[in-house]
Amino acid sequence: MRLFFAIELPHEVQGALGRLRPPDGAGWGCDYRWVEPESLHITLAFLGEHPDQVLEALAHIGTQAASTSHPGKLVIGSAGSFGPRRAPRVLWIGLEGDLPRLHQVQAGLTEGLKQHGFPVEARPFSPHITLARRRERADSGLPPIWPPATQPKQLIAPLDKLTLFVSQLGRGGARYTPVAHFPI
Ligand code: 2AM
Repeated sequence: MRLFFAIELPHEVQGALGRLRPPDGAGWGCDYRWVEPESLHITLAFLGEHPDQVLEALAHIGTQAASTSHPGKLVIGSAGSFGPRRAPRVLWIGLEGDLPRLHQVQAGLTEGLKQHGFPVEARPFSPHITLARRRERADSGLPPIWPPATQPKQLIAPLDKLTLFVSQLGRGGARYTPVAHFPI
């Protein structure tokens, strides 16, 4: 199973972020694969493919990591992108609010995963919500309306639980299913 740890987002936040997608047929929007609103989340650690037997260790790691922090609130921030400025690879929305608490959970996860021999991301954690990924065959340059002129305001996501997800890759994109929750 392909696994990752993430923070889930409330439906109203997912819906509001989903509306940042340009209308179908808007040229540059087709150069990106947009995450379906119900799949939007904040990735804390991507684990990749593992046998079912790792679930027990991951439950332990998740419980420990979640218990190192305190519940709080994340505020949806501004739009940004990763990759070359003229052809961004990933379009995302940033986060504000209780970021130190989010970093604490992520650091706890990294520590636990390392101790159990899971590979961990070497790059520093940069909290974001991925909205769209550039297609390999994309041919337009910088999205003309990214960052969008009006961005959602006052959107809050509770930081109260960590979730372990299974990701199933299919022709229509990835489907994410929560398999365990760990209260923060
Ligand atoms: P992202 O949100 O930062 O893009 C589930 O697939 C999540 O795991 C994605 O949202 C993505 O995080 C992250 N992910 C997927 N494939 C990955 C990979 N090969 N390496 C690192 N992270 C990956």
